[in-house]
Amino acid sequence: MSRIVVVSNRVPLPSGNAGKAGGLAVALLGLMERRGGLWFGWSGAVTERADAPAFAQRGRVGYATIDLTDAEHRGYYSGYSNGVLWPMLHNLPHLMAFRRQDLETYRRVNRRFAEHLAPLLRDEDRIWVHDYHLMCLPGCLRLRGIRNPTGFYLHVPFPSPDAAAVAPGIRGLVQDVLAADMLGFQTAADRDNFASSAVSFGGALRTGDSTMLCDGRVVRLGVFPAEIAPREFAATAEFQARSESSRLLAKSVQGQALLLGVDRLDPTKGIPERLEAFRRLVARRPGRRVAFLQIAAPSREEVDAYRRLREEIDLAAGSINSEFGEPDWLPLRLLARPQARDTLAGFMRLARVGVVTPLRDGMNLVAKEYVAAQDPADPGVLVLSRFAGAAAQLGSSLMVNPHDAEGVAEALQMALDMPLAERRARWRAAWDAIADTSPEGWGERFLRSLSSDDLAAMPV
Ligand code: ADQ
Repeated sequence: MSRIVVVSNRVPLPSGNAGKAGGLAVALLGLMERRGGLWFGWSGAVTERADAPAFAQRGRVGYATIDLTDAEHRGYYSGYSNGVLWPMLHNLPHLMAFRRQDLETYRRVNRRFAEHLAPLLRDEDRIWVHDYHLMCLPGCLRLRGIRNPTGFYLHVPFPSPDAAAVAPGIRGLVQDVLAADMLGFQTAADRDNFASSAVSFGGALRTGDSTMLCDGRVVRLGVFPAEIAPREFAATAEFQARSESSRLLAKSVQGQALLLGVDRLDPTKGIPERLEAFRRLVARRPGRRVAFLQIAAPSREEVDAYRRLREEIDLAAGSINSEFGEPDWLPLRLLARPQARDTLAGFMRLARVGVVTPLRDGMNLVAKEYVAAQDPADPGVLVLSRFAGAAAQLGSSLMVNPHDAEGVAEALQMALDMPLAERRARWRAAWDAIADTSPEGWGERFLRSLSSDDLAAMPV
């Protein structure tokens, strides 16, 4: 069986941040453990001189990591990846902060990844590159003569060619991505948008839903929605709902309906817009108390837009509480720190309404986790942005446009008032959509599509 080489910006090292690895990373490690694997990427360390990779081994998985210099970290990671590509890919161009030298650093770091990875590769390896930090990497590997089957997976959305074109440098990046054999996306819309850009900027020809022709090579496109482990999450939620932290939360809401938001503190997650909708909900139900718990884990604090967002949210939360609060009641609780996954699972089960309203999101696993956490006999209601990738699978939730504060307030109201029979029916449909999925299944499907036999068999 061929070895799997995963390349991503960060590496879940066995020492260090392994305990915090998300479900997808754990699934990838599982797949690599069975076949043998190598995980290559940034160590997370910023050092003065960054040269050769450091190695670690656990079981059948090897880890090779490189450090970044401060200038590389600023230019490649904070600057171009998170300051230009992230906002553009989420269709929020006004948040872009472009500096030409950041693009150059981004390209240079991608080249460094290729330079250090190439000597570690074996002939039979399959390479799986992850996400927008590494869009040049497939092209850089080909330039070094690497011919191994190479897949690229985008965890975030891809916008229309017009929207993509606003990011300086994107044309070259699309061409570099096209050097891969297999491209994976969260939704069919992302796949189609990328394909349109590949035709416009990359000189590719679309030959079918899942094939393109590029410089005489077949490049395949696939849709692989990111998944959670629903049954495991459901069991954790059921158990955790009886934990001390859940008990204290339940006690503190004193029988009021609990609304819950769980996000990274990120401009794409629509938190200010959500708070505005909640303000309108509270305003339209005087005397009828609700409790909204918003948990927002700080993230990318070195990027200006994220610091400004924190201030904006703090201000909005304070103003909701000062306007509508009573001596014995505050409508909103805002926690700007992460919570343990297990604790969150318990909170999700207690919440009558899960509020997942990103302005745009590749998938949004919180939406799936909220569904999995519910008590089937008395489930809560998911209010979901139509601009989250998860909307393609969770069509039975209350779908909203996060930019329409009044519309979201109405959906929250409807969720709070929804009769049990309707809650059950909507929840059942959502559960059925995810019950038989898993992060391992997601990874297996991608790897199967990447297998060289399949590629050889592709009609041109
Ligand atoms: P993220 O933008 O990080 O991921 P998401 O999928 O919502 O977004 O969350 C990933 C995980 O982080 C979930 O398991 C969630 O429970 C956890 N999490 C979120 N907020 C938290 C908090 N405040 N405290 C603790 N844990 C928290 C990117 C893309 C998504 C895509 C994923 C996977 O932006 O669109 O779904 O990758 O492909």
